[in-house]
Amino acid sequence: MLISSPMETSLYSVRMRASRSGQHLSGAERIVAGTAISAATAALTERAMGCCDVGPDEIHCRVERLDSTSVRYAQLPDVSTYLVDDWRQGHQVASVLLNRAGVHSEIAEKALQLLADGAGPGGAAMRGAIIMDSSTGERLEADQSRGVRVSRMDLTPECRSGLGPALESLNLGHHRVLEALVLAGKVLSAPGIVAELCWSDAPEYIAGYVAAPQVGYQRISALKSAGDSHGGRVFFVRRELLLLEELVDYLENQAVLFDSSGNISAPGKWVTADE
Ligand code: WAQ
Ligand code: MG
Repeated sequence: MLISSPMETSLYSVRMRASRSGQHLSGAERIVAGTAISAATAALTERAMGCCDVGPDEIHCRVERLDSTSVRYAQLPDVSTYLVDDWRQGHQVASVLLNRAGVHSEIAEKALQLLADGAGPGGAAMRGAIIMDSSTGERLEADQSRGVRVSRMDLTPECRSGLGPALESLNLGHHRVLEALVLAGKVLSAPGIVAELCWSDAPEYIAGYVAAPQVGYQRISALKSAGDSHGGRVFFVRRELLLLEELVDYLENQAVLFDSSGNISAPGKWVTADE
Protein backbone atom coordinates (compact mmCIF):
# COMPACT_ATOMS: atom_id res chain seq x y z
CA MET A 1 0.00 0.00 0.00
CA LEU A 2 1.22 3.47 -0.86
CA ILE A 3 0.96 5.87 2.04
CA SER A 4 1.25 9.48 0.96
CA SER A 5 3.32 11.78 3.15
CA PRO A 6 2.05 15.13 4.48
CA MET A 7 4.51 16.69 2.05
CA GLU A 8 2.34 15.46 -0.81
CA THR A 9 -1.12 15.89 0.65
CA SER A 10 -0.81 19.16 2.59
CA LEU A 11 -0.82 22.69 1.27
CA TYR A 12 1.56 25.35 2.52
CA SER A 13 1.46 29.11 2.56
CA VAL A 14 4.84 30.50 1.43
CA ARG A 15 5.32 34.21 2.00
CA MET A 16 8.29 36.42 1.21
CA ARG A 17 9.04 39.98 2.22
CA ALA A 18 12.22 41.90 1.54
CA SER A 19 13.44 45.15 3.01
CA ARG A 20 16.42 47.50 3.09
CA SER A 21 17.22 49.57 6.17
CA GLY A 22 13.81 48.65 7.54
CA GLN A 23 12.06 49.94 4.41
CA HIS A 24 9.76 47.46 2.65
CA LEU A 25 10.96 46.68 -0.89
CA SER A 26 9.11 43.67 -2.17
CA GLY A 27 6.64 41.00 -1.10
CA ALA A 28 4.92 38.05 -2.74
CA GLU A 29 3.33 34.80 -1.74
CA ARG A 30 2.18 31.43 -2.94
CA ILE A 31 0.14 28.46 -1.76
CA VAL A 32 1.81 25.24 -2.83
CA ALA A 33 2.04 21.51 -2.16
CA GLY A 34 4.81 20.36 0.14
CA THR A 35 6.80 19.03 -2.80
CA ALA A 36 6.88 22.54 -4.32
CA ILE A 37 7.99 24.50 -1.24
CA SER A 38 11.67 24.64 -2.14
CA ALA A 39 10.95 25.75 -5.71
CA ALA A 40 8.57 28.42 -4.42
CA THR A 41 11.02 29.80 -1.84
CA ALA A 42 13.77 29.81 -4.48
CA ALA A 43 11.58 31.72 -6.94
CA LEU A 44 10.44 34.23 -4.31
CA THR A 45 14.00 34.79 -3.03
CA GLU A 46 15.20 35.24 -6.61
CA ARG A 47 12.49 37.79 -7.12
CA ALA A 48 13.42 39.68 -3.95
CA MET A 49 17.06 39.83 -5.10
CA GLY A 50 16.07 41.23 -8.48
CA CYS A 51 13.38 43.60 -7.26
CA CYS A 52 15.28 46.87 -7.29
CA ASP A 53 18.50 48.67 -8.14
CA VAL A 54 19.81 48.49 -4.59
CA GLY A 55 19.16 44.96 -3.37
CA PRO A 56 17.48 44.06 -0.08
CA ASP A 57 19.48 43.60 3.10
CA GLU A 58 16.86 41.31 4.61
CA ILE A 59 14.67 38.67 3.00
CA HIS A 60 12.16 36.75 5.06
CA CYS A 61 10.51 33.61 3.75
CA ARG A 62 7.86 32.07 5.94
CA VAL A 63 6.32 28.66 5.33
CA GLU A 64 3.19 27.55 7.18
CA ARG A 65 1.19 24.39 6.75
CA LEU A 66 -2.47 25.07 6.06
CA ASP A 67 -5.33 23.01 7.35
CA SER A 68 -6.35 21.59 3.96
CA THR A 69 -10.01 21.24 4.94
CA SER A 70 -10.14 25.01 5.50
CA VAL A 71 -8.84 25.97 2.03
CA ARG A 72 -11.53 27.57 -0.07
CA TYR A 73 -11.58 27.01 -3.85
CA ALA A 74 -12.98 29.69 -6.14
CA GLN A 75 -13.12 31.02 -9.69
CA LEU A 76 -11.20 34.14 -10.70
CA PRO A 77 -13.15 37.24 -11.75
CA ASP A 78 -13.64 38.10 -15.43
CA VAL A 79 -11.07 40.53 -16.81
CA SER A 80 -11.82 43.55 -19.00
CA THR A 81 -9.63 46.50 -19.97
CA TYR A 82 -10.62 50.09 -20.77
CA LEU A 83 -8.07 52.13 -22.67
CA VAL A 84 -8.14 55.79 -21.66
CA ASP A 85 -6.27 58.86 -22.96
CA ASP A 86 -4.76 59.89 -19.63
CA TRP A 87 -5.19 59.62 -15.86
CA ARG A 88 -7.90 62.30 -15.81
CA GLN A 89 -10.11 60.24 -18.06
CA GLY A 90 -9.01 57.20 -16.05
CA HIS A 91 -10.37 58.77 -12.87
CA GLN A 92 -13.66 59.58 -14.62
CA VAL A 93 -13.96 55.97 -15.75
CA ALA A 94 -13.11 54.70 -12.27
CA SER A 95 -15.76 56.96 -10.81
CA VAL A 96 -18.40 55.66 -13.25
CA LEU A 97 -17.46 52.03 -12.57
CA LEU A 98 -17.50 52.55 -8.80
CA ASN A 99 -20.85 54.25 -9.10
CA ARG A 100 -22.24 51.30 -11.09
CA ALA A 101 -21.00 48.98 -8.34
CA GLY A 102 -22.93 50.93 -5.74
CA VAL A 103 -20.44 53.50 -4.43
CA HIS A 104 -21.83 57.03 -4.17
CA SER A 105 -20.08 59.48 -6.52
CA GLU A 106 -18.78 61.73 -3.74
CA ILE A 107 -17.34 58.72 -1.96
CA ALA A 108 -15.66 57.52 -5.17
CA GLU A 109 -14.12 60.99 -5.61
CA LYS A 110 -12.90 60.98 -2.03
CA ALA A 111 -11.22 57.60 -2.51
CA LEU A 112 -9.56 58.62 -5.79
CA GLN A 113 -8.22 61.77 -4.16
CA LEU A 114 -6.94 59.86 -1.12
CA LEU A 115 -4.92 57.45 -3.25
CA ALA A 116 -3.62 60.27 -5.46
CA ASP A 117 -2.46 62.25 -2.39
CA GLY A 118 -1.09 59.32 -0.35
CA ALA A 119 -3.54 57.77 2.08
CA GLY A 120 -1.22 57.22 5.05
CA PRO A 121 -0.53 59.80 7.76
CA GLY A 122 0.99 62.96 6.25
CA GLY A 123 0.50 61.69 2.69
CA ALA A 124 2.71 58.63 3.21
CA ALA A 125 2.12 55.39 1.31
CA MET A 126 0.19 52.68 3.14
CA ARG A 127 1.44 49.08 3.34
CA GLY A 128 -2.09 47.73 3.01
CA ALA A 129 -5.56 48.81 2.05
CA ILE A 130 -8.15 51.30 3.22
CA ILE A 131 -11.55 49.86 4.16
CA MET A 132 -14.20 52.44 3.34
CA ASP A 133 -17.91 52.54 4.10
CA SER A 134 -19.40 52.79 0.60
CA SER A 135 -22.24 55.06 1.66
CA THR A 136 -20.58 57.39 4.19
CA GLY A 137 -16.91 57.36 3.08
CA GLU A 138 -15.83 56.65 6.65
CA ARG A 139 -12.48 54.85 6.90
CA LEU A 140 -12.88 51.70 8.92
CA GLU A 141 -9.35 50.20 8.98
CA ALA A 142 -7.91 50.18 12.51
CA ASP A 143 -4.47 51.44 11.49
CA GLN A 144 -4.35 54.15 8.79
CA SER A 145 -0.65 53.68 8.29
CA ARG A 146 -0.58 49.91 7.81
CA GLY A 147 -4.09 49.33 6.48
CA VAL A 148 -5.36 45.80 5.95
CA ARG A 149 -3.10 43.26 4.22
CA VAL A 150 -4.71 40.60 2.07
CA SER A 151 -2.83 37.33 2.28
CA ARG A 152 -3.00 33.57 1.66
CA MET A 153 -4.28 33.40 -1.91
CA ASP A 154 -2.91 31.80 -5.07
CA LEU A 155 -3.78 29.82 -8.20
CA THR A 156 -3.68 26.05 -8.50
CA PRO A 157 -0.83 24.89 -10.80
CA GLU A 158 -3.38 23.90 -13.50
CA CYS A 159 -5.07 27.30 -13.35
CA ARG A 160 -1.70 29.09 -13.45
CA SER A 161 -0.51 27.19 -16.51
CA GLY A 162 -3.68 28.03 -18.43
CA LEU A 163 -4.02 31.64 -17.33
CA GLY A 164 -0.43 32.77 -17.89
CA PRO A 165 -0.46 32.21 -21.67
CA ALA A 166 -4.04 33.53 -21.95
CA LEU A 167 -3.00 36.83 -20.38
CA GLU A 168 0.22 36.99 -22.41
CA SER A 169 -1.69 36.56 -25.66
CA LEU A 170 -3.57 39.78 -24.86
CA ASN A 171 -0.41 41.61 -23.81
CA LEU A 172 -1.36 41.29 -20.16
CA GLY A 173 1.65 39.17 -19.23
CA HIS A 174 3.09 41.56 -16.63
CA HIS A 175 3.33 39.82 -13.25
CA ARG A 176 1.41 42.68 -11.64
CA VAL A 177 -1.73 41.81 -13.63
CA LEU A 178 -1.84 38.20 -12.45
CA GLU A 179 -1.01 39.10 -8.86
CA ALA A 180 -3.54 41.92 -8.65
CA LEU A 181 -6.19 39.69 -10.25
CA VAL A 182 -5.64 37.03 -7.59
CA LEU A 183 -5.74 39.61 -4.80
CA ALA A 184 -8.90 41.22 -6.21
CA GLY A 185 -10.44 37.76 -6.60
CA LYS A 186 -9.98 37.09 -2.93
CA VAL A 187 -11.30 40.53 -1.96
CA LEU A 188 -14.43 40.06 -4.11
CA SER A 189 -15.08 36.71 -2.45
CA ALA A 190 -15.21 38.34 0.99
CA PRO A 191 -18.46 39.16 2.79
CA GLY A 192 -19.92 42.67 2.38
CA ILE A 193 -17.54 43.85 -0.37
CA VAL A 194 -19.03 46.34 -2.85
CA ALA A 195 -15.93 47.16 -4.92
CA GLU A 196 -12.17 47.59 -4.91
CA LEU A 197 -10.18 50.50 -6.35
CA CYS A 198 -6.44 50.08 -6.91
CA TRP A 199 -3.38 51.38 -8.63
CA SER A 200 0.27 50.65 -7.99
CA ASP A 201 2.72 52.83 -6.11
CA ALA A 202 5.44 51.79 -8.60
CA PRO A 203 6.25 55.05 -10.45
CA GLU A 204 6.42 53.42 -13.90
CA TYR A 205 3.23 51.37 -13.59
CA ILE A 206 0.21 53.57 -14.31
CA ALA A 207 -2.62 51.09 -14.96
CA GLY A 208 -5.09 50.21 -12.22
CA TYR A 209 -8.53 48.73 -11.76
CA VAL A 210 -11.99 48.81 -10.29
CA ALA A 211 -13.21 45.34 -9.29
CA ALA A 212 -16.76 44.49 -8.29
CA PRO A 213 -18.53 41.18 -7.58
CA GLN A 214 -20.98 41.25 -10.51
CA VAL A 215 -18.64 42.53 -13.23
CA GLY A 216 -15.20 41.36 -12.19
CA TYR A 217 -11.79 42.92 -12.65
CA GLN A 218 -12.05 46.04 -14.80
CA ARG A 219 -8.65 47.37 -15.77
CA ILE A 220 -8.13 51.04 -16.60
CA SER A 221 -5.01 51.80 -18.65
CA ALA A 222 -4.04 54.95 -16.72
CA LEU A 223 -4.96 56.11 -13.22
CA LYS A 224 -1.89 58.29 -12.64
CA SER A 225 0.91 59.84 -14.65
CA ALA A 226 4.28 58.14 -15.13
CA GLY A 227 6.77 58.97 -12.38
CA ASP A 228 4.10 59.33 -9.70
CA SER A 229 4.87 57.09 -6.71
CA HIS A 230 1.44 57.36 -5.12
CA GLY A 231 -0.84 54.34 -5.21
CA GLY A 232 -2.88 52.12 -2.96
CA ARG A 233 -6.06 50.15 -2.47
CA VAL A 234 -9.54 50.93 -1.20
CA PHE A 235 -12.01 48.17 -0.30
CA PHE A 236 -15.55 49.57 -0.31
CA VAL A 237 -17.94 47.76 2.00
CA ARG A 238 -21.56 47.77 3.01
CA ARG A 239 -21.13 48.15 6.68
CA GLU A 240 -24.56 46.81 7.59
CA LEU A 241 -23.66 43.51 5.87
CA LEU A 242 -20.56 42.69 7.84
CA LEU A 243 -18.66 42.43 11.05
CA LEU A 244 -15.44 44.30 10.48
CA GLU A 245 -13.34 41.83 12.48
CA GLU A 246 -14.71 38.96 10.41
CA LEU A 247 -13.92 40.73 7.16
CA VAL A 248 -10.36 41.53 8.24
CA ASP A 249 -9.83 37.99 9.50
CA TYR A 250 -11.09 36.60 6.17
CA LEU A 251 -8.84 38.92 4.12
CA GLU A 252 -5.74 38.20 6.20
CA ASN A 253 -6.13 34.53 7.04
CA GLN A 254 -8.60 32.57 4.92
CA ALA A 255 -6.68 30.52 2.35
CA VAL A 256 -8.25 30.88 -1.11
CA LEU A 257 -7.05 28.93 -4.13
CA PHE A 258 -8.34 29.82 -7.57
CA ASP A 259 -8.83 26.71 -9.67
CA SER A 260 -10.41 28.27 -12.76
CA SER A 261 -10.26 31.59 -14.62
CA GLY A 262 -13.06 33.81 -15.78
CA ASN A 263 -13.53 35.32 -19.20
CA ILE A 264 -10.70 37.56 -20.42
CA SER A 265 -11.66 40.26 -22.92
CA ALA A 266 -9.32 42.05 -25.29
CA PRO A 267 -8.56 45.66 -24.30
CA GLY A 268 -10.89 48.25 -25.86
CA LYS A 269 -11.25 52.00 -25.80
CA TRP A 270 -13.58 53.46 -23.18
CA VAL A 271 -16.65 54.84 -24.94
CA THR A 272 -18.19 57.78 -23.12
CA ALA A 273 -21.26 57.71 -25.35
CA ASP A 274 -22.70 54.74 -23.45
CA GLU A 275 -22.98 56.80 -20.27
N1 WAQ B 1 -3.12 43.73 0.75
C1 WAQ B 1 -3.65 44.96 0.81
N2 WAQ B 1 -3.13 46.01 0.19
C2 WAQ B 1 -2.01 45.84 -0.51
C3 WAQ B 1 -1.39 44.57 -0.63
C4 WAQ B 1 -2.01 43.47 0.04
N3 WAQ B 1 -1.48 42.25 0.00
N4 WAQ B 1 -0.29 44.71 -1.41
C5 WAQ B 1 -0.23 45.99 -1.75
N5 WAQ B 1 -1.25 46.70 -1.21
C6 WAQ B 1 -1.54 48.13 -1.34
C7 WAQ B 1 -0.44 49.01 -0.80
O1 WAQ B 1 -1.02 50.21 -0.31
C8 WAQ B 1 0.39 49.29 -2.02
O2 WAQ B 1 1.05 50.53 -1.92
C9 WAQ B 1 -0.67 49.35 -3.11
O3 WAQ B 1 -1.67 48.42 -2.72
C10 WAQ B 1 -0.17 49.01 -4.48
O4 WAQ B 1 0.49 47.74 -4.43
O5 WAQ B 1 -4.13 44.83 -14.23
O6 WAQ B 1 0.99 46.40 -8.57
O7 WAQ B 1 1.72 45.84 -5.40
O8 WAQ B 1 -2.46 46.05 -14.97
O9 WAQ B 1 2.21 48.22 -6.21
C11 WAQ B 1 -2.82 46.99 -10.54
C12 WAQ B 1 -3.03 46.90 -12.02
C13 WAQ B 1 -1.39 46.84 -10.09
C14 WAQ B 1 -2.55 45.61 -12.59
C15 WAQ B 1 -1.36 46.94 -8.60
O10 WAQ B 1 -0.03 47.11 -6.68
C16 WAQ B 1 -3.09 45.46 -14.03
C17 WAQ B 1 -0.01 46.78 -7.98
P1 WAQ B 1 1.22 47.20 -5.71
MG1 MG C 1 4.15 48.35 -4.87
